[in-house]
Amino acid sequence: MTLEGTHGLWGDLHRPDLTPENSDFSIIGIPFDGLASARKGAALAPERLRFWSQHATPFSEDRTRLKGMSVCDLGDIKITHPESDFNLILQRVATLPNMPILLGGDHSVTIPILQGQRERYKNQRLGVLWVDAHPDLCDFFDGSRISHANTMRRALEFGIEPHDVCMVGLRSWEEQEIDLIENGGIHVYTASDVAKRGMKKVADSVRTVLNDCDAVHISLDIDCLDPSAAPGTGIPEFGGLTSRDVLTLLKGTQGLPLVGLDVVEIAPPLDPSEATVFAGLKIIMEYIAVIARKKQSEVQ
Ligand SMILES: [Mn+2]
Repeated sequence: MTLEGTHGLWGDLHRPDLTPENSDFSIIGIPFDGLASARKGAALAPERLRFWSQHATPFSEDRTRLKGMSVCDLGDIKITHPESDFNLILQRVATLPNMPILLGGDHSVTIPILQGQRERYKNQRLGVLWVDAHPDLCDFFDGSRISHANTMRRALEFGIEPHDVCMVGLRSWEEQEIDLIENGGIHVYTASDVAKRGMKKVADSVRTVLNDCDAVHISLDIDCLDPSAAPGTGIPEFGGLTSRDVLTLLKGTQGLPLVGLDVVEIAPPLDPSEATVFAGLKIIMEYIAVIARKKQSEVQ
């Protein structure tokens, strides 16, 4: 396989002369899967996403031109000892001058990502759109308090308010999560709700909830998708969102004060077709398109 693609990195949006100061997005890889509980492999996702990004075109599926957007790929943050190294992620996110797009990694990396956003948007209402098969609300899991099943529990502790969190695509639970899910004030839209109501209506509801926030971060675990669309993930959960659901949800965030995205739990070794990597890539390019449309509407 050649290293050259039909396009440059990130569908030609990355240029080596760009810096976070003069570009729209910073892309940061976090090749770490040390806190995934089941099958690993997510550490290889940043490299595969970058590789295939050279075959992405600078358009969204609805032909939004992405060419006016610029991406500075800052490379990877290496995590050896998460207890201390997660701080590197926190500091990087907290101090970036532009919008971060982070490539996991297992979902534990979102703990310092959300801490960084919390720091960056201090004293403001920071909302989270959480798209995942799992709520990751465990207090203690697999011997850890910072595993990939503890992420949102920790986020609630460092000051993200439950009523500013929308969780979409949920369909798997631990006993220790049930009270928070049922009585904690989080807005929950299960995969089954989405199938019954349709994603358009769910996306409208999400937008109404998060519209009151000053800043909204999207954390997307690729296992939100049905395993038929994204089999390459640690814990594939039957009965998930369709590809179209996810695209409808993303487009439904148009108008929200979006401030960043992380895409996690893509495990390339578990999907030889690499369709799961391509799913993640599409999600990133469509997210860039949401911001591109916002920018274009501001210019006009
Ligand atoms: Mn998950």
